[in-house]
Amino acid sequence: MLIKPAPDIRSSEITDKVTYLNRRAFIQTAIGGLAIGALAGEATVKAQQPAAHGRKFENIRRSNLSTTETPNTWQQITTYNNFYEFGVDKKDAATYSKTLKTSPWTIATEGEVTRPAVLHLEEVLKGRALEERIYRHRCVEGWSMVIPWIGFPLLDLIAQLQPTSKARFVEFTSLSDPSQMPGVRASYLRWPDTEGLRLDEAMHPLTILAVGLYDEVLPNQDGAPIRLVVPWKYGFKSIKSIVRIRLLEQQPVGAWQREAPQEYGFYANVNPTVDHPRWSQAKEVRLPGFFKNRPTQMFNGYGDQVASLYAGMDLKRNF
Ligand SMILES: Nc1nc2c(c(=O)[nH]1)N[C@H]1C(S)=C(S)[C@@H](COP(=O)(O)O)O[C@H]1N2
Ligand SMILES: [Mo]
Repeated sequence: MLIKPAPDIRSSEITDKVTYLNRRAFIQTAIGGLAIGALAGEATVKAQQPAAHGRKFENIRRSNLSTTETPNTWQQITTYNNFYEFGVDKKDAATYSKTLKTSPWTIATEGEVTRPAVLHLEEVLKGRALEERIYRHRCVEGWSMVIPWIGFPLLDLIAQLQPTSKARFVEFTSLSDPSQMPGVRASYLRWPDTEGLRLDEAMHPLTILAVGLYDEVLPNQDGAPIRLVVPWKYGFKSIKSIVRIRLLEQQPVGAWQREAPQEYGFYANVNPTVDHPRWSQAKEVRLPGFFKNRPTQMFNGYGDQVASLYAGMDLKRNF
């Protein structure tokens, strides 16, 4: 391990995020750690354009669950990312994730399911109807975008797994491969990244597994080949590059919650009235804007559809 932050700075460094991490040291780690120095000369981030690789999905159904707000551009969505497995800077994922091997890809489905299995992604997608879902995306750090995902309801996959009567929660785990992911070689998070949802949240029709963006195969930096999207929660719940889905009786602890429980709760519902301990959540900046001048909406504007999931709960305590 080349970077060893003191344990007492761990929670603050990973959060707004990783303010305290020595960026230069990280870059040296990342570049030095690559088997070939091919990326070392890369000074600027260039987004792949959809036309360049042409891996388009056909027959996408346009969902009526989409927002009518104008989506961000491909360029914006693919060059400003949080994907700590590739680094802590917003540009790192676009720069360092190009070599992530996304095929073949398997997802282990385990726990409180009738038939645990290792699913091949191709099989998961075979014959499956894919939809475009244009969703608002609100990061806990205060920025938001509008993203045209391609995916399918997580509900469909969970139903296929046949949860046992004990299943109450779903835990997701990301790939955590130090040989492909320079950030995993650093110790600012205890890898792998994990996240959890209550089973009813996971089975809500708004919750999708995304495999594409703008009718194209998902770019690596956005969580290829398959990532979760839960639009009424802060972005960190939408975990990327999923390799395991486990149904559980007990509530799991997500990676960010484990690192800094006072800052990141299990629910992480977008909520303008519950501030992050170190900043207000009342407003947000819609990228590529500069000013935090947009009022944050309760449940990121999806309250009509999801508020009933939390009826009777104290959302200040269950943040
Ligand atoms: N595995 C993994 N998933 C992740 C993250 C991460 O660092 N690692 N970052 C999260 C955060 S904080 C946000 S805001 C979104 C960002 O998704 P985007 O880069 O596609 O916009 O991914 C989430 N999923
Ligand atoms: Mo985030």
